[in-house]
Amino acid sequence: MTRSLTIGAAQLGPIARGEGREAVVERLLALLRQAAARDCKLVVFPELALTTFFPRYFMEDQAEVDTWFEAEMPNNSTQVLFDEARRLGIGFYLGYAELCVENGQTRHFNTAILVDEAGNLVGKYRKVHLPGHAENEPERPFQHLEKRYFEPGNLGFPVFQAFDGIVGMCICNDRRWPETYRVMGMQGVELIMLGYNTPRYFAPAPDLNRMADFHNHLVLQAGAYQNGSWVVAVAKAGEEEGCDLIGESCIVAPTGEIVTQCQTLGDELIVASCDLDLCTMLHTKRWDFAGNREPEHYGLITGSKGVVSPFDQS
Ligand code: ING
Repeated sequence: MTRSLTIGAAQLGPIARGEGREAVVERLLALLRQAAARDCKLVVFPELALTTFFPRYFMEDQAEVDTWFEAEMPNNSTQVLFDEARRLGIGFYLGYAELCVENGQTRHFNTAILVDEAGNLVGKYRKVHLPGHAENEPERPFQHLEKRYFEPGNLGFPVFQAFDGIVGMCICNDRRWPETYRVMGMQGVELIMLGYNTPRYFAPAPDLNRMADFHNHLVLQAGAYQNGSWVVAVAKAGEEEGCDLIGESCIVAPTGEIVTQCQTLGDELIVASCDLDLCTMLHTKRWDFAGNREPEHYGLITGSKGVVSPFDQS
């Protein structure tokens, strides 16, 4: 029996600074219902999907900063999304700003959760690679204050048994770093979900702006192919409060091929039937780590057996 999973990538267009969470959740519900009509079992929403990309703004009052965070999930604004998803039998990935208390300390993370088709929380991921800066840089056309408002994720890159496969998550800038994919790849991941808010104009390196779309797909396709995993990457897109965010949300096969991508910069659902057994073929035929490389040959590991592949047949 082929393990085929129909997945929806639910891209969002801009979210205005003053747009309330209830209005945004109505947009998420519309995409969820479109996904149900196209037999999706899983829907991926963007990073920070409930509000505008607030790290664009310099704030000094922590009470004001905390208004952009969710102290509970689900909560009054999002319970309706969880209820409708369960009614429709669809799981989902949702990115949001997480405010929590751990060991008596208030913490702030850029977070994503995965909920299964029965409405159970499968797992949580907290963004490890926080781009941007922490101090006010008013000369920038748009600020990117993730280092000010979030702490680096403290959950690592776990994978979870769900949707009849091995699945994992990351968020936005994480997708640019090869170790993000590899850490999950060495755990046998078959599906990596992620959301992103990516400005087209990157102040520290403007020469790269012309390659924003190319670099987005480059890292997704490489990560998918080199680890034999599906990758579903979903944008918040369009001109949001004057800031151009790239779109081109896409679903990438373990072969590295983009099987479908968004054509607009607005709310748009794309769908693909993802054969998880394709991952098994690649993991055994193409990426047999144990059979294709001896750690001592490349000198990274001495003494131990080295990185033991989860696909090790021995
Ligand atoms: N956004 C951007 C991203 O990694 C960025 C930050 C933009 C980094 C352009 C490099 C170049 O896609 C988030 N939210 O991480």
